[in-house]
Amino acid sequence: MSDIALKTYTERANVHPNAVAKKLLRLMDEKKSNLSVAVDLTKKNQVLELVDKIGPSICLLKTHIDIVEDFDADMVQQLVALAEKHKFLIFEDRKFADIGNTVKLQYSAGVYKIASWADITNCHTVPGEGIISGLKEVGLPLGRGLLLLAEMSSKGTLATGSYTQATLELAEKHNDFCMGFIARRRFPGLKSDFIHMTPGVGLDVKGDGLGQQYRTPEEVICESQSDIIIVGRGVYGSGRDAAQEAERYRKAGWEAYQRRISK
Ligand code: 5FU
Repeated sequence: MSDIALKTYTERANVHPNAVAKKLLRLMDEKKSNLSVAVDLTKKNQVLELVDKIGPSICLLKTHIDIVEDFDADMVQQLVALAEKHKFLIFEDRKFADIGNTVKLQYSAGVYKIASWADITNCHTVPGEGIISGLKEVGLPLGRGLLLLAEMSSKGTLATGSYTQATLELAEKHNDFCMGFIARRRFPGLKSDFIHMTPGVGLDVKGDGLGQQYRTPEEVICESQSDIIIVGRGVYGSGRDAAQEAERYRKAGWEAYQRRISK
């Protein structure tokens, strides 16, 4: 078991150099939640209603803002107000993947102006180091954080082996802005304290017929030592009571974390 995996979120927050990571780790302990919900709905009001319901259970809201058909600036204002009301951070799962100059524009400008409201965003490392440098020019002065996609949850992902290893090295090099990873598990032997977030989490099913693969909170947090579970359809899927399901996942994630730190 890695040393960091045995520490509490607050112990890590107290010494963490990245402002967003510090804030996130603190509110995880405060809310007893390592749950991020992926709200993949396509209407502004559906998103806002769901976020208000699940807000008390989450530490981090994950958005795909470009799937919202009636997106407008008011939606962002309302999301930020909900984040303040329920105390959670916002992660726009944009998965940038272009050269540094282009991602700077995609991150700061256009319809969505992601850098102006998202505490955290993420990128692929396939373009090389320039993508991180470009995003950092925009995000660091605003006090934002970046996650690198070191692995993916989907079947047949090419983000493995030397690609994953090179991604970890880039994160260490840019650890002022890179605060963590999208990954299936905690990576051993890292010098910095990175927050590991894992999508592909479900308690009831094992996949979705389109390559998604689900593991349980126990497997992800306790066995694989990740920090945050990301759950989408398991919470808001058809016929589910989203507030109740969010609480079910929050409890499962929290209990798995407590088992881990008491090992
Ligand atoms: F980077 C990744 C990944 O490797 N797998 C993912 O599933 C991101 N995701 C996101 O997590 C995906 O885009 C969805 O927004 C969410 C998972 O949703 P689900 O409904 O729990 O499958």
